[in-house]
Amino acid sequence: MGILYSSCIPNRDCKIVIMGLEGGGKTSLINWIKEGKAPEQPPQVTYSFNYFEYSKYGYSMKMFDIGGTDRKTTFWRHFLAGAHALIYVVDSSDFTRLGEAREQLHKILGFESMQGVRTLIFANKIDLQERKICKVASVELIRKELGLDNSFHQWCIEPCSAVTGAGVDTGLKWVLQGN
Ligand SMILES: Nc1nc2c(ncn2[C@@H]2O[C@H](COP(=O)(O)OP(=O)(O)O)[C@@H](O)[C@H]2O)c(=O)[nH]1
Ligand SMILES: [Mg+2]
Repeated sequence: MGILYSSCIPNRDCKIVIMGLEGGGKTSLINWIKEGKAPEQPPQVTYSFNYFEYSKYGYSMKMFDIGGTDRKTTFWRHFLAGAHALIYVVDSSDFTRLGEAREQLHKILGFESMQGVRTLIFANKIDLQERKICKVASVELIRKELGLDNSFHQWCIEPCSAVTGAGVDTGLKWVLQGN
């Protein structure tokens, strides 16, 4: 975690933005949050954004799942305005794109409206290692590669899977309650 305090998001009505490179599993994770299960078919590519509202742990959340190609960065300012938290999704099985993820993440956190905004990193697809399909990056490696150590943001990395649901609730709880 970046800094040594934790606290609840003060607003019971909150805005949470979910971002990450294409294919990391944003839409699948949202499906898990909404339905408590993996999507039956692999989700369609998110070209612009998906929006949904969801209530849990006494919070009413407005969630934005933003399709992540660089062409769209001009729209980010609009989506990021007023966000209480960022969920940044990383494909932990794709070691080759961690540098690209770092660049994108720092670009997002560099927006003025994102100063101090709590940031959860979902290290997704851990089921692939559990099922011995491939190795996934450790939390330690992701921490190093994403370069968050000197960040002023309160951050946390949660390994998870949008296929099994592992870690999803724990991560969401941290976003809302800080523990
Ligand atoms: N094995 C595995 N595959 C996943 C997981 N999450 C997403 N996927 C797959 O990764 C691909 C991209 O997922 P998607 O949710 O569309 O990613 P997005 O582009 O970030 O919204 C799809 O084929 C998903 O089925 C996961 O936790 N484990
Ligand atoms: Mg998507």
